[in-house]
Amino acid sequence: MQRADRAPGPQSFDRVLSSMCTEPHPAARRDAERFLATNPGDPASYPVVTDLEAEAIDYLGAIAGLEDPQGYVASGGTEANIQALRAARNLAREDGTSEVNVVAPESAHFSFRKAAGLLDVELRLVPTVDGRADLAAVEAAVDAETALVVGVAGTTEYGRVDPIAELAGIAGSVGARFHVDAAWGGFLLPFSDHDWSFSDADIDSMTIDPHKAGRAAIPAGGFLARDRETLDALAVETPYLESAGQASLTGTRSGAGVASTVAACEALWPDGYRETYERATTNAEWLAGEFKARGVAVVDPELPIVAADLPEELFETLRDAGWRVSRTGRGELRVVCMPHVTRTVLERFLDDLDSHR
Ligand code: 0PR
Repeated sequence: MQRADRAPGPQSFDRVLSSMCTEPHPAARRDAERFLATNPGDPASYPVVTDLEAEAIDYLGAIAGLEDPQGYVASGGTEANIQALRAARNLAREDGTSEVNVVAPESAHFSFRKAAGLLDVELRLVPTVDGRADLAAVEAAVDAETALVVGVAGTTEYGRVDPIAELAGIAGSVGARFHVDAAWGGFLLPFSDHDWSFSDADIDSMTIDPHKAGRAAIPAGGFLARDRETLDALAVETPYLESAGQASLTGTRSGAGVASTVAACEALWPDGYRETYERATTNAEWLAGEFKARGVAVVDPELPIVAADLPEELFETLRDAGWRVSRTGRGELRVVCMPHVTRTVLERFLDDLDSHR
């Protein structure tokens, strides 16, 4: 075969600074490949990966403080968030509420907008204060038709954690369900002093993605629920399969995500994830300090994301120099301190920044 006909190799992570994904753990990479051709969507035909999925959910439950976890490995956070809305909508309809709404902070990931559109549910986005849900605004937005309140534990742009217990209280006061999106934050927060987990608050469902800070291979999202009722509200009958029903949104699913989740968790929970969290936090604090020392305003990292107010031209120059960086809605450079974003990488980035200033 001609060299030009071959697919290019995957790009290196060297200069990827704004991504929530990272290099999988070596064991996760190995097991993703081993289980590539298995389909957890058909448990009767693929029992081995089905057993592994139960293990994956047990790990996610242990991480998120849930004793008897229900759930499955989804294609990603988008699917998990769609499913949280879908379960809440279906349950509200069963209770006789037809025109349901969902209340979420404006910091919520755009997947909630997709979910609301798909499910024909009104999405009420409420303001934030310093990047966290404004409780008074949430309280004003909920009503008897609210099927779901959403809290974010680790926002996409600034890594902020909403007041989870208080949001749970507001959801409870109107009989709504409560979902926490910890898609990225879930593998970091157990090592912080935040209240965010099923053991801290009355949470019904959670998004917690192994393919982000969990170091599993893509696609591995996590959908967790406290009660079986949630999965039952999602399940459809599968007449020609040997299984009773299917709760996942997609039919055929990759066993790679399931197997690599288990492999990553076996290798890293809890000590490896704690080390990753500590290194990332130290790097984020160091980077924030370096920006400040250069007179660049930063949003202080709560979780290891640093948002820095760089001039537009400098941002473009850094992109042209090959740095894979993105901006927040307000235009700040966003550095997500994932495991591949080492101190050496950050030093090289600052050297480039200094040489272009
Ligand atoms: N919830 C939160 C809090 C998220 O940050 C994201 C994705 C999702 C849900 C949706 O997850 P999936 O993308 O798995 O469906 N956050 C990242 C973002 O939008 C996704 C991402 C990851 C983007 C890697 C770029 C990238 O290189 O920024």
